[in-house]
Amino acid sequence: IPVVHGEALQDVRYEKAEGEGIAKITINRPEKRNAFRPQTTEEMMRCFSDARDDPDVGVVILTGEGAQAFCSGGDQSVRGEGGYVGPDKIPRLNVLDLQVQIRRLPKPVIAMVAGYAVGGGQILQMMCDITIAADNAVFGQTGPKVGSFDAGYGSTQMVRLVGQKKAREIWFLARLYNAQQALEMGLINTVVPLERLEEETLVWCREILRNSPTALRVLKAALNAAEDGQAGIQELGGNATLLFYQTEEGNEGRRAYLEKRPPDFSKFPRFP
Ligand code: 1HA
Repeated sequence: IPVVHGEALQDVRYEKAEGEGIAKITINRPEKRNAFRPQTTEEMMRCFSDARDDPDVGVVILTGEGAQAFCSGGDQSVRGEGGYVGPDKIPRLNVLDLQVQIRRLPKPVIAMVAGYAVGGGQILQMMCDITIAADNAVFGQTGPKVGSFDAGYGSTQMVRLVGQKKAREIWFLARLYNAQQALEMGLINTVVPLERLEEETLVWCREILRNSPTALRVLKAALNAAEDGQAGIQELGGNATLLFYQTEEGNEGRRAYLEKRPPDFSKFPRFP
């Protein structure tokens, strides 16, 4: 059993393609259509954290085991009052933390979707930067049928992807949509035959991996920035600091402080 950040994984598989720059996180509960329970989500967060920290990883694939489902959302059989309950008996909505983690991860995250992506699973798919779907993929919200809703990114990100009318249709009617329909409404990036899903996903990953990691990182932050308010600006701003710390000008300040002398910024240009 692979151990990530100290503990063994049960609900999730985590793989890295040696020398490729690709990490893959697979929700591994096919008997439940890859529904997540608190443990699943916690394990996914550990994997995403590892993928973020690993300098050899440039792209992360998120997928579900088998061809029947990407993810069917929260596991309704462990839903208690106030959230989804694990062995510690504490009700949790910790998938919300996972959504934020995917959003903030400074590397592209690609959803590779076969079968059902519904409920909280469809929202995870929306949080990913790119979605490659198999022709058997099915998308939709079931929340209003099972007494749930996602009024966070599940609503705000949805409306940005598909527009107001369609977002209201998806949430109010709780219908299911096929891959072609999802493509037409802007929920996903492309549709491929199921047997070519992994191959096509790797093509997209390798194309991304050829590009400047810093450009990708700043672009992801930039594309998030306005939508995410102060948190979005903080993410984008952090990249400015990261780049500034790599300049002579930034380091003059640090050196002067450590050498107990006044900083000399006179040689640095003031660009128009
Ligand atoms: O809205 C939120 C949140 C909002 C805010 C904050 C946090 C949130 C966290 C989560 C969620 C949600 O995700 S709410 C939405 C929860 N998900 C659903 O309502 C989907 C329920 N599942 C289905 O509609 C269908 O199973 C399916 C369309 C995905 C697949 O249908 P299919 O192929 O006909 O298979 P089915 O026979 O229904 O399912 C196979 C097995 O998997 C069944 O178990 P079995 O009878 O064999 O013992 C089924 O019960 C189980 N299963 C599937 N999905 C779930 C599930 N068990 C528990 N929870 C599931 N989500």
